[in-house]
Amino acid sequence: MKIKNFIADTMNEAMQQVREELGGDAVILSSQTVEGRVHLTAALDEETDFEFREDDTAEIIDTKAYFDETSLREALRYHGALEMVEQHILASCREVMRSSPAAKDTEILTAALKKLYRFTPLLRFDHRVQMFMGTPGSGKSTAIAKVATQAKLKGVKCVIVSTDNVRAGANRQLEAFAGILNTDFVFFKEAKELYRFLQNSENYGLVLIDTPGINPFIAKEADKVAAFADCAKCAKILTLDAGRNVYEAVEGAEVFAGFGVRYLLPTRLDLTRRIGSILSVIDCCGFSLCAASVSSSIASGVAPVDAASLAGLILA
Ligand SMILES: Nc1nc2c(ncn2[C@@H]2O[C@H](COP(=O)(O)OP(=O)(O)OP(=O)(O)O)[C@@H](O)[C@H]2O)c(=O)[nH]1
Ligand SMILES: [Mg+2]
Repeated sequence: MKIKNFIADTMNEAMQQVREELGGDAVILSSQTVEGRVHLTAALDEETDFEFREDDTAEIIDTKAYFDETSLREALRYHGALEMVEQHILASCREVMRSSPAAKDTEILTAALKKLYRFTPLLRFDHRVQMFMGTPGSGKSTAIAKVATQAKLKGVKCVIVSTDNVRAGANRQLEAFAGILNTDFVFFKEAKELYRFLQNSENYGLVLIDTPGINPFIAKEADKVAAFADCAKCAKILTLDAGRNVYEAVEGAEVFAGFGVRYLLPTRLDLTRRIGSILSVIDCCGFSLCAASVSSSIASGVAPVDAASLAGLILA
């Protein structure tokens, strides 16, 4: 600290000297008039560089013992999720670790995924009308045939609806499935026909609607499903090849989210080892995971997915 006395004829002059010598941050400690002159004592608190000795420094706590996330981080990195998604999941893991430091990686990751994402089992058939959307060959018709088979086994009366007037043979394929299952099958070319049908479909416990596969990045293609999506108030499910490039998957899924898609059904998980695209899509689009397709065989059905099975896939 710098302390100095100033003497001047007037207070203004004294203050002027203080400002010139010590600057605007100076503090007046005392002021008095002696024999008609102003005496000021002013001080300036200067910053001091402290020198730490080694034994002065605070003890650094090794937090690694509590928050060792190396293996979780490596597992997530392997799957190639978007960096931001990896950070979300790790932050959620840290939160879990704070409250349960002794938990195993699987338990931590399961709890973290449960906090972050939604899982809606498709096979509870809570949603009576389900519309499947996706890119060409993403597994819509296969998923529908699988769900219809599972519904049949549970005694749920089901109808398969095709709106796919784009791909030659698409209807024949689904119609053949429906025939084998002895399940009703209808085909509508126009959205208004589908709308009318849905108005009178209460006798079905489950209505499964197939849509044409589209390229979501071409507006004209998107128009092919937009009208059908608009006319049906239902659970809209995106089928996504789990092995798709993560950026393509997220950007495409965002377009489908615009059609009202809220559920994700990853397909071809049997052919995929990295699930970064699935994690990134549910994180970025807020979709709920509703089931997964892990085989081309209709008889094997779709598999239920929850936080524990997703954690298992990540750590496998
Ligand atoms: N290995 C494997 N193959 C699958 C799976 N799901 C679908 N497939 C196969 O992927 C191909 C395309 O499946 P579809 O169900 O016809 O796909 P789609 O989306 O209906 O195709 P479009 O109607 O042409 O748009 C078929 O050969 C299926 O057998 C899966 O989970 N695993
Ligand atoms: Mg199809």
